[in-house]
Amino acid sequence: MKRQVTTLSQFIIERQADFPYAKGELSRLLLDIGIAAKVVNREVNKAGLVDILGEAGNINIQGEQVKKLDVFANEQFIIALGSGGETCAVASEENEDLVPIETLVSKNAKYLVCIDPLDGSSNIDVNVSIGTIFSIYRRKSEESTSILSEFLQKGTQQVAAGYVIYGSSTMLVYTTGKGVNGFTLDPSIGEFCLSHPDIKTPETGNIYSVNEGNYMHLTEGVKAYLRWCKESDKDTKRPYTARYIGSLVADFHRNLLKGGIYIYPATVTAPNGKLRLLYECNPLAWIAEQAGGQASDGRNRILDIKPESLHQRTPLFIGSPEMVTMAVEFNLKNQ
Ligand code: AHM
Ligand code: MG
Repeated sequence: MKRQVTTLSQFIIERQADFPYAKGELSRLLLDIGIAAKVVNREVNKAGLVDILGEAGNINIQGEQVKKLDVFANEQFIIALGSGGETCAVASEENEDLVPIETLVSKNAKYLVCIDPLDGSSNIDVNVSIGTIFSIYRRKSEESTSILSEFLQKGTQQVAAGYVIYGSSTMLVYTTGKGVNGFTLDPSIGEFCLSHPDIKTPETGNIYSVNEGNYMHLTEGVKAYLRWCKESDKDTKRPYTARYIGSLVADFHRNLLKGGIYIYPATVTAPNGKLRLLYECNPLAWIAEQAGGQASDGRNRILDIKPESLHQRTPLFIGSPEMVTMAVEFNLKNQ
């Protein structure tokens, strides 16, 4: 007997009942993100063809200028969010300033979206998994004039967060604070189908993901933890296995399912690390926690950081709870 498939749209609409006063706006917003993800997926899948279909100067076969994929992805998400009518402004890794959606600001649209439209920039051109990361907040006051200040809410205030991984298959994984669910795109019907219901991350694992090329620039605490990862100990399944793709979404997704830790620490040259709090760390931190994992900046919980600016960076230790606890202990002991 064939199993009944639940599509993303069905799932989102069914779950709407979990929010007693919901009028369906957040559901519509999530559906808009799902649609934009499919459009971006289509372009990502044919990325390698640009060179053979295009001409000099990246002109495609229709004579149009081919946009860089990250610019294209940014436009697609902003268009989808704008036309959906639920989002009044977007903070994107691609835009220095907030992108207000003018008509909707005046209409008091309720939601704010932070997004990294195409993360893993170094992997875009070489056919390696990349991703989209998003985070949604509710406006605190529909009358407030400073939208920027509304974006500087702690991660604990998120109302939905998720990511899309464009990998060997394309998946959308999201949470609204009631567990984490994953949907795989079935290209034959063009629908995201529920494939990973109620994801729970293992308490511990044996994968560590960190760019060890930066070793000489790491803090003593992280260096000590990395040495510990390589020691032999049967009980703790060490030495751990090193896996580092260089696309946060892909490294995070693998560790979420298999058990592991991803670290992008502070370095001597980048004391706040590399990753951005609003649209990279907060959404993944909430997903990790909702799946039973943890996320820290090496001292404190990521979700408790009060943001001070849109593109603020933070160190990130994220993954299986026992592994994050251990890495943070090393970090604190060896200052
Ligand atoms: P990006 O937003 O420019 O793509 O940078 C973020 C990416 C993450 O996806 C990845 O985990 C990290 O940067 C890799 O950085 P590095 O090359 O320094 O290891
Ligand atoms: Mg990024």
